[in-house]
Amino acid sequence: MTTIQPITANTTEPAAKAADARRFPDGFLLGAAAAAYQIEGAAHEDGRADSIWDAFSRVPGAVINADNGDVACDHYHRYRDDVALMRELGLDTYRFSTSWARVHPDGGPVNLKGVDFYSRLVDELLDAGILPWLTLYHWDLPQAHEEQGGWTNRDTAFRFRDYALTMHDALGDRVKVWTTLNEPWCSSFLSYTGGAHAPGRQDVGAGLRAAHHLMLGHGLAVQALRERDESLELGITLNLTVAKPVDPSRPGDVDAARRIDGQFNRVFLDPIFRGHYAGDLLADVGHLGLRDAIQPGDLEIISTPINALGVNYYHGESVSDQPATHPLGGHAPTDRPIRSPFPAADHVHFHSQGLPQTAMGWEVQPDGLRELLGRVHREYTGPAGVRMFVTENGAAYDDEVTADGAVHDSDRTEFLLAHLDAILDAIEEGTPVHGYFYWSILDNFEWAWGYEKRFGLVRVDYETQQRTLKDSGLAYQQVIRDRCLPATSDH
Ligand code: IFM
Repeated sequence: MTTIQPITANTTEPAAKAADARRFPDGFLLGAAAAAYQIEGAAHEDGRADSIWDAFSRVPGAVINADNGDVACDHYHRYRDDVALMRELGLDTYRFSTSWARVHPDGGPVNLKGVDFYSRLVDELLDAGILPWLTLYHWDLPQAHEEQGGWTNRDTAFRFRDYALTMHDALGDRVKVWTTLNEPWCSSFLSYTGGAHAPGRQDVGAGLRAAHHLMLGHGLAVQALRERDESLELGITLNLTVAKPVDPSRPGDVDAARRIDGQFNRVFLDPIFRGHYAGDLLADVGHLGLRDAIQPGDLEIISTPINALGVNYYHGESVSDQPATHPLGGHAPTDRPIRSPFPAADHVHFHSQGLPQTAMGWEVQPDGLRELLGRVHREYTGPAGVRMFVTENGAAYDDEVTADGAVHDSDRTEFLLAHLDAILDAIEEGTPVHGYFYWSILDNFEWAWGYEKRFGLVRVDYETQQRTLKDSGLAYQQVIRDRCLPATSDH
């Protein structure tokens, strides 16, 4: 089975350029990711109760086509076949999340049937020689906790720690890599301030309190798991960006970039790695509710040392305090009004850089990944001796099934290879990166976009649940097998 190797010169060595092919360093993990609510289905089975996403999906206009995760990819019943597909792809590791609402329905006692599903999944992965990479929270808070205030309620952080221990009781003998949270920016600002995600609140202070309490829950869980087993690989996954001023000579644009960096990246990186919120961030948002949420001792808990940082990267941002003449192509999923998720950047405008865009309207900017990884290493993970992984990166495109039954998604293949290339560039520059997870293994429920956006290496026909390996999946299979990028690609 694939294991996580300790940091050695071997795993951080610059990637060798063999002939024209670029090789991954020894020990570099090549995997794929997915999340519970997006693929499992079985929303009302074996004792599972509502999460905030079940409730939010019922709000008229919240999700395109009123889609929901009731069935999704039916992974709950088809997990054996899905793991077989992962084995066929040759994945070293699979990053999945567990559903709090399945394990502690209504936030109550442990539901053994729910836990048993994850136990069987882990066994299946181990039998297939695939390293299980477990994420405890990928946005699906039990609705019962939301009714007590959700993440705006400090107590939720302590309930999260309890849930982490439940999962460790069940799986700690077999799962060695634990991620506390996936993308807390989304589960706080996008969800409690912007209102685009569950629970759909639109309150600046609520987003800030949620962000702080999510961080507190992260720190409490790391402490509790570490106390259980010192050998665990513990970490968190953040979605991060590269924010650049449209015109670096305009102070308004420079300030816009500083704000987005602060309210997207540093709001999480600083407390985790430095045990404080940055002064400029506090000046921008402290009075909006953040200071009230911070209690003595919180930042010590939040900055409890971790072993691994997951970086999720999709695209960079070019920002200004001036409106764009050519705005970005992306748009809100539904007509439901949403507000800026940023607590104090209402005047910031996001400009197109004229790059190709995915079906999400996100610009394809692989070099931003190289730059981001270098910055995070220099300023955060490097000094802390924390290993860095790209835990998500991927693209939605409007796939078509051709007459031969195949999906010739050359745009996704290009995207994948270009981002892997950017990682090798980063490594060559001296930034240690230890693994990559494509998002996602399967097409799935893309939150407020429902089933309209497809990110998978594997196509899912939602009528029949038939799985088809796309051309991008075949390309990734070859990369994993060869441990290098194809010599001929022009990525
Ligand atoms: O589908 C999501 C995932 O749940 C979190 N990161 C971004 C992906 C694409 O939007």
